[in-house]
Parts: sequence; structure tokens; C-alpha cells
Amino acid sequence: KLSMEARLNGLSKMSQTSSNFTERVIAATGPNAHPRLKEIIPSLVRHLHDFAREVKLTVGEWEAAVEFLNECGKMSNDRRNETQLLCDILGLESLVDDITSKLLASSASETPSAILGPFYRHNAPLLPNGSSIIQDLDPSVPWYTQAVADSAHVTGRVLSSSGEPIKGAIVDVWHAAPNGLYEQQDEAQPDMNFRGRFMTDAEGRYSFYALRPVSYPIPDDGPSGRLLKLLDRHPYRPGHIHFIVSAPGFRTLTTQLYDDRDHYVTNDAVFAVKDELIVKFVPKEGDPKALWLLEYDFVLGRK
Ligand code: MBD
Ligand code: FE
Repeated sequence: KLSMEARLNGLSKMSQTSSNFTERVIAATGPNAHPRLKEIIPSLVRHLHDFAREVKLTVGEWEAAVEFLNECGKMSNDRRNETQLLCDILGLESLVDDITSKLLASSASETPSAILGPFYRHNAPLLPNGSSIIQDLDPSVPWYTQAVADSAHVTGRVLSSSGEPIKGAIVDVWHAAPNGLYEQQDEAQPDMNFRGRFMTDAEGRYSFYALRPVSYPIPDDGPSGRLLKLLDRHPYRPGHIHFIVSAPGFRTLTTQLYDDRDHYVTNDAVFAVKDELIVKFVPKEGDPKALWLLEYDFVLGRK
């Protein structure tokens, strides 16, 4: 009797398990195919086929994967992007982000990027420097005490890679509440809570009040969460603040800052942490609005 291996190898010429088959699928691409797709899809087909051959993917397993992807799609909407979350736990969003930023970066001094994640909202309120992104800190919320203990002043400058301050840059920020939920995931939070946009002054400075971010589980009640469990993985991300920093003439920077007190900075469920983005909050004295201070300068590359 032939082993599975021997049978797969023996069928080489005529069968779909041979690399000839893969080349035939690729050769079906027409001469007028979209140029970038002509480059991408053959490589994707080659890797997909090699992957299926390598793990000897069965029809049952492939059906389960199709059902899984369908489920991700059905669960994705404005509030929840399950397909993106799947990419995140497989490290794909972080990988693509790093590839893209390395392609575009012109100077090593530019602040590294990090992934956007699924919870960005356009049009966060444009607030004056020095104001708070905490819309409404009601003493009745269960996390009130923690919020007070974690109150933080976040400030710094937006600079060009040659070190000049950039005036009029927009610093768009958002973070999760101490209960681990972004405002759109949580009925109890006011609209746009923990979100704001700030414009830098003539010295390139931005300044706002927020909270030290806490670690929290990515939404794990869907297919991505099920996959994490099957892989014996945890769903936690280290506490982080998201930023999109933009200014005319400069490349927009999407990034995140990670609180160095957080246990998960070395163990992020979506693999997005970079050393340069791990920050230290220091005690702040004499400020009734904050117990902590974070100073961080963002360096943008020119377009
Ligand atoms: C998040 O809050 C996040 O920032 C990322 C990148 C993925 C899932 C949840
Ligand atoms: Fe996030």
C-alpha cells in the first residue's frame, strides 16, 4: 500500500497536487489583467496551493474555513469589523502596516507607525489644547476611582524629521474606557467619549487630558475569539492610546502609544507593539486635573 505522501507525489503530472496544476491556474490570468493584481494573485495562488499541499487540507477543513470567513463577514459592520480582527490576531494588519511604513519612510527619525485597529471614528470633536477627552466622568460609573487614579496629562510636539515644529497639525486621539470598551461598544458611555482632535500651536505643541490606558480583551465573542481559544491564546492587548497625526505636506502618521506598566506590552494579542512606542507616564504634581504626565513628540515625514 502506498502512503498518502507517496500517492500525492505519484500523481504529480495529472493531478491538482502537482505544481504544474498551480502554474496552470496562474496562467489563466489574461494579458489585460489589472497590473498590480497580475503581480499579487499569482503569488497568492502559489502560497495558497503550497499551504494546502503542506498541511494536506481536507474538504471538511476547507468547508469549515469558508464557513468561518462567512461568519466573519456577517458579523462585520460599522461597529464591529470581525474580518479585520481575524487579520489582526494572525499578525497580518501589523505586518502590512510595517511593510507600508518602510516603503514610505524617508528618515529613521520618523515616529514608527502602528495599526489603526477597528475602533477609529471620523470627526471626533475638535477641542482646544488643554481640554479633556473624558466627556463625562460620572461618579456612578463602576470605574470612577480607577479613572481618577489614572488621570493623565498628555502633551508634546509634532515635528518634522529635521526637528522643526509643525504648526496646525491635527492630533486625533482615542482610547478605551477603564472597563476595556471603546465608546461605540458601550451603551453607558456618551457619544465620542475618550476621543478628540487637537491642533498644534506655533511651537508644534498639542496638549490634552485623558486616562492612562489599561489592558483589555479584543472582542472575543465571535469567530476570531473562538479561534484564539482553539489556539490556546489570550485576547489581551496592552493599554494603548491611538493617534492619527496629520499636517499639510507631511505623510499622515497612524500610531499607538503603549503604557510601560502594562504586563501585555510584551505579549500583545495583535502583535502591534514596537519598542519606540512604549512610553513612561511620570507622576505629575500640582495639577488638580491629572496625577500623571506623558510627554511624547511625534515626528512626521515629508510627502
Ligand atoms: C483594538 O483596540 C486595537 O487597537 C486593535 C489594533 C485591534 C483590536 C482592538
Ligand atoms: Fe485599540
